[in-house]
Amino acid sequence: MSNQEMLDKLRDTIVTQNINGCAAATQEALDAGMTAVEIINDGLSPGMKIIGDKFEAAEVYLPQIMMSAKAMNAAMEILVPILAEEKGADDEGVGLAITYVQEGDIHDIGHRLVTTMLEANGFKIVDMGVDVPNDKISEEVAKNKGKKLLLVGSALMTTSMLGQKDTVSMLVEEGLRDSVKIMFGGAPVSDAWIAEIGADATAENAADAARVALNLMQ
Ligand code: HCB
Repeated sequence: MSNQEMLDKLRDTIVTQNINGCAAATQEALDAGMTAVEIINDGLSPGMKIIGDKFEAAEVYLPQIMMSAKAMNAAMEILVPILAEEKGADDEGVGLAITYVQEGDIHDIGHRLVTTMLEANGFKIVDMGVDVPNDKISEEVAKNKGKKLLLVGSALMTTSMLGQKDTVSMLVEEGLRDSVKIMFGGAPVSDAWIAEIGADATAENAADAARVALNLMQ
């Protein structure tokens, strides 16, 4: 099977909610020499995009999306340890990344991928998980003030994305804005939004997030 055929197969297992098939196709692609990043960016993520579009068009409903997410997670069980190996973790740490998903939002697949890629690129991680309110975020920033600090927030919904603006405002009000770099991401986040709310950067995917994060730490 060619690499393209394998990527198509990975994509289709997500779209058809084939949990066992997705794990098997992931292992098959790894055995054929594909990297974890290729499998995620060119196979699995396009599948999630298609199922998201179908949901928007009312062609599929929430149970199907949940099964697609389960298929993606089955693949991630295999890929997350490999991602760390592909990059080679650095004990020194290039900075401390506080990662979380904004309040009201429980979409954690992208958040977990970004967190893993940052860890694999030498960041120490404080993973605050999903549905995190702004006061908890500023508490964590205050606790780590003085370190090389990066705030990494995800929001997958236009509603939760609005909370990112409040995060920045709260850090400004509490005199903490200058002690942390801020990278926000998730499908609705754009460069224009980042500029509007006074954050530092966004990134399209987990590999890009690692590159941007390292640049921000320099
Ligand atoms: Co969900 N959902 N969902 N959902 N969902 C979305 C996000 C919609 C866009 C679907 C749609 O309508 N087209 C939509 C949001 C609409 C909007 O606001 N514009 C939506 C909705 C409405 C909802 C509910 C409200 C549905 C309902 O209950 N009626 C509900 C909300 C629950 C809540 O959060 N309170 C809901 C629930 C669900 C689940 C539970 C069924 C499931 C989540 C499972 C889980 O995460 N454990 C789910 C899923 C899977 C999706 C879609 C289909 C895929 C999201 C995903 O995992 N993508 C999504 C449609 C879509 O996005 N096209 C849909 C794959 C990952 C790899 O991509 O974008 O998350 P990512 O992350 C990337 C990238 O953004 C970047 O790197 C990541 C890795 O490459 N990145 C960063 C992410 N964070 C970053 C941070 C940085 O600093 C830098 C880069």
